[in-house]
Amino acid sequence: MVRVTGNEASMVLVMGVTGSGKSRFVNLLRGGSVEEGDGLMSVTQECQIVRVKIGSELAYVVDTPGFDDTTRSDADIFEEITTFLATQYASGLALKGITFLHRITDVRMQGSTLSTMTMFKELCGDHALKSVVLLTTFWDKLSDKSIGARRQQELRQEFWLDMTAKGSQVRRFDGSRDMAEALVMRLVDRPPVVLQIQRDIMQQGKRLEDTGVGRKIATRLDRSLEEKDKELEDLEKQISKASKRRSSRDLKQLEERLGRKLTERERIYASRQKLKASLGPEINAKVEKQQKSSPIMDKIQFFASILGMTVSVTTNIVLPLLGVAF
Ligand SMILES: Nc1nc2c(ncn2[C@@H]2O[C@H](COP(=O)(O)OP(=O)(O)O)[C@@H](O)[C@H]2O)c(=O)[nH]1
Ligand SMILES: [Mg+2]
Repeated sequence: MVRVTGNEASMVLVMGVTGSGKSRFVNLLRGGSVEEGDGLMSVTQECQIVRVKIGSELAYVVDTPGFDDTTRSDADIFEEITTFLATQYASGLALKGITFLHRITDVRMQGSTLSTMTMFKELCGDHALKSVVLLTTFWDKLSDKSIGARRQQELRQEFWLDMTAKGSQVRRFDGSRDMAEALVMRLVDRPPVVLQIQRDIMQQGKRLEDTGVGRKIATRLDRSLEEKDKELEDLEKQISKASKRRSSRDLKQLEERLGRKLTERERIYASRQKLKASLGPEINAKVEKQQKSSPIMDKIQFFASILGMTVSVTTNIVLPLLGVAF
């Protein structure tokens, strides 16, 4: 752990599937900080930090991309969030808690929502669930609030039972700035928490694929690679038959399909390779280098400058008023 001077900086993460209201939540705390989506397409593609002052307290609230991002793969998002969290840990910044947003209007728990929830739990680890607030959003869209209350009860019993048993809180979000601030304040008052993924990556030096979430994504990618290989083998057989028949039209079509499948396979393979990385040593080296070049720095500046090195690759940080007095 490095020694960094400056004010104690508390961080609170906002997580959840795409469209659950993460960016709106952050904008309530600080108007116009991040872009909100207008449908099911993802807008927040990188982790973004917003500096929020509530009364005399200062918090850094982080808007995160959902694991169900429509434009980036799970492996990409996982790598980015993990890089962010591991760097936060290595910079000595205190993570105080996480709000996990869920639309109360969703009639059923969809596959992507369920898998995001499962990954989220693994990322945190049981011990950190005390620092989680499960926040239901979109209550204003329900004409009958009792439907929402019933749904929230079902969520508690069917999907959140293990989390609440380990200390996660469930709250109905009324969409107000006051409530957003109160939630952040409550989390800021909590003791710092080290998530399972931070333990795995920074304390145990695990590779991404050897962590709980990484293993899940890796298994899925391995399965798709096997499927793609079977499809490719099959196509090659068809191509050889078509060439024996001298059917040039079939051959052209099949070769085009083969080209597309090969590109798909390459993409999956690249994602799979990403999971082989062990981020710990790389991040520690960056922390050390940064400390040598500018040993006295505010923790958040320190953190930002480390991630700043990888700005175009993984993380775009928005620190709108860093260093500016309120
Ligand atoms: N009616 C209503 N709209 C919301 C609520 N939360 C978010 N939205 C809107 O739903 C869309 C998606 O929200 P956004 O915050 O971008 O979701 P994100 O993908 O989780 O960041 C945006 O147009 C938001 O303004 C809510 O509680 N009620
Ligand atoms: Mg967003």
